[in-house]
Amino acid sequence: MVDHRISLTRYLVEQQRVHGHIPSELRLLLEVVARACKRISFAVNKGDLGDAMGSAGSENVQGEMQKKLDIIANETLIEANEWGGHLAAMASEEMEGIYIVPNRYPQGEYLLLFDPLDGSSNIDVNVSIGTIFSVLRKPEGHPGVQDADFLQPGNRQVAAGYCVYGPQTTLVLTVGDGVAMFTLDREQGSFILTRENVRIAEDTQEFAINMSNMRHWDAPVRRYIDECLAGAEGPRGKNFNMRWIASMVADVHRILSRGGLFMYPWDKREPHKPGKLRLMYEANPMGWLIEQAGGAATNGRQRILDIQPGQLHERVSVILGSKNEVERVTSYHSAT
Ligand code: AHM
Ligand code: MG
Repeated sequence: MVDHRISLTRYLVEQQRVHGHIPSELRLLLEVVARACKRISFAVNKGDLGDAMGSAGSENVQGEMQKKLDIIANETLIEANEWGGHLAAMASEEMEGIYIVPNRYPQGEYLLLFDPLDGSSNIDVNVSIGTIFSVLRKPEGHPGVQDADFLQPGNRQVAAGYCVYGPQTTLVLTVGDGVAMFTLDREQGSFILTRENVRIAEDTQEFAINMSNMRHWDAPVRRYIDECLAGAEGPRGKNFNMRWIASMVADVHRILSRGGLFMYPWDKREPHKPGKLRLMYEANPMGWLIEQAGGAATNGRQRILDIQPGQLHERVSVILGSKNEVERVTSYHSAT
């Protein structure tokens, strides 16, 4: 039974003081990220009553149309985090290069990466969206900060999480000590611990994939989905259910809540790209959360967290969720 009086602040203080998991700088960083998420949540909630809906009329570095809320969320995270002295630099899906903390503020030892508003196609239709974040430590040995400092595999993350803006606003976090969920109490204005030690069942009968891309998939993914669709009469001997929200945050949140398998695999539409999702601020934080909850995350051939990134906005094929299903899809890849 979770004690509903434990705020995010208290949880983080206890992680620092009692369990010795996080230094005070990291605690401050996470509190500031949470505060920014709260602000984004209020902007999302206003909907058409505010001025955050619709297209911004610009493109980001990935050539995707930006929504107003993509830009607002990005600015909110930067403004909240740049002055505290805990960060050296930030990187975002919405910015081509890294954002170095301006000289007028002290520089800290952490690097923050984020997808400020994940699931952008759902903003204007009132469907769950979210913010994903990952925290790394700046490598030692040289002054200042450069792009290469960010290029660390996911197994070097010191904190990761997301905030889902759905029927409730929920912040989900790991600092390497399991996964905890905090629900935003709007009357109190604070995140309250509502679930601890989140665990994902090893087996599942639910998968999430954009089926409209089926004809572009590679053989192992096609085989896995074909077998699921064959149901009780097929080789799996059981029926499967399907969900696809088109917000990775919301799909992963469902998987952390009741199990399942999520895939956004490589496909033939743009064969030179390894996938649609980005390694450093989507797959890595989600991969670590899933692993911390007992699940698994691979690109079909390799553990996501062991991939050495070559560039900031690198893309990756993503297969994550209930352990036995991820292992099955991965084994289909090694069989080819
Ligand atoms: P975004 O970060 O630009 O919103 O894109 C990532 C999103 C994921 O949240 C989601 O899983 C996927 O794109 C949906 O893609 P599709 O529209 O191809 O189904
Ligand atoms: Mg995204």
